[in-house]
Amino acid sequence: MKRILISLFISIPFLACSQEKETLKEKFEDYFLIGATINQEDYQIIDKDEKILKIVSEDFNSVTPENSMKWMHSHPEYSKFTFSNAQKITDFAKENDMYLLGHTLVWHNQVPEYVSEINDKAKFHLHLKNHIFQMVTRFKGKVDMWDVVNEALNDDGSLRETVFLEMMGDDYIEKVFQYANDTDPNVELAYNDYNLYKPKKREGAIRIINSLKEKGIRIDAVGIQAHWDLHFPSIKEIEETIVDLAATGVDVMITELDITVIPNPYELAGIAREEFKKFEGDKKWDPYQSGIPKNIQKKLTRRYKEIFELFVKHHDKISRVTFWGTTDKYTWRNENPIRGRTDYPLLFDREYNKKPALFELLNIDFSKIK
Ligand code: 9MR
Repeated sequence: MKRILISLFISIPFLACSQEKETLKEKFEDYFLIGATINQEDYQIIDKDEKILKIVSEDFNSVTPENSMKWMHSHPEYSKFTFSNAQKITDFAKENDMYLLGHTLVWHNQVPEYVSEINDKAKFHLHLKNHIFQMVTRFKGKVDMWDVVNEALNDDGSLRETVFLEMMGDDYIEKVFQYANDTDPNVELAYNDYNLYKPKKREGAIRIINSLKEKGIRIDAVGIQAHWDLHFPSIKEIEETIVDLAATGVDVMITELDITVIPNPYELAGIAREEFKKFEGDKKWDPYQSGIPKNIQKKLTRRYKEIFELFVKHHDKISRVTFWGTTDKYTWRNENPIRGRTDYPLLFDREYNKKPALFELLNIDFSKIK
């Protein structure tokens, strides 16, 4: 596992001289992988935006396809798989020697309509099994880790009522991890979710991990999505989350990091909802259309620094930190939960320039982190 290699490598700690590192991947190379996403469907970055690819390959050593491996894009019809977009990202990752994420096999969102129309339980089970088999086989030797199950929990730690739970029963998570393992025993397998800083939900994730382990079913890592804002969750809550999850013995990853700086009329849940349509165009919810104010830029910079100092402190537990996006121009935050807004959650601005927060991360003094 990569984390073990990374940990061995840093047995001589704090040798890195911060000011000399010019890219994120160099800066944190002794601590964890640094990832970004490529957003293929909405913006056709692969075909049209060479500048994004340059940023991703220069500053990052891991990449996640933001949408193209999801069920609705990769398996849009009952008997039809479409791999071309995901394949382009795979080729790009391999050309640039990057760690590639498969995102995601079993998620209730972005699933085509026909899936919920399969009424026969045995048929559904077989179809899901085949989906996993086809996806994992197609990307065998290319994808380094699959997010096998994504967002299976409610905030109270109970299992979310999804089509998978309904059609396959309480042990569907065990089954799908087993199918992924059977198809490729060498690819790493992860559970991924948001709001794990909430103790009840975190307990739910720990329960999933422990129950897989008790049954001898392999799980290698757990992903903390990290769609956060300038204040929440607190550094203490993030730290407790990392420490508690790591105690299960699997690698901890920060999988979808972004820090929204604009107000959101909902508890950050990570999904779009129709009822937010009424807020579209309302300046109250989109206050920085003509630029990010200096004080907000400063707050964002400080927030990223504090978060990364915490990650470095716990680098023995963390194998990867991935940003959900690359530049502010293409972040999902601009469209969710209210469409057409101007948010600033990432480390590259709308003109693809490095933001103050990125330089701040390059300047972190590792010797001061205890
Ligand atoms: O960033 C993705 C966005 O382009 C899609 O429209 C959206 C659909 O739900 O999914 C976004 O990615 C999500 C990820 O796959 C799982 N965690 C929450 C992310 C943000 O919604």
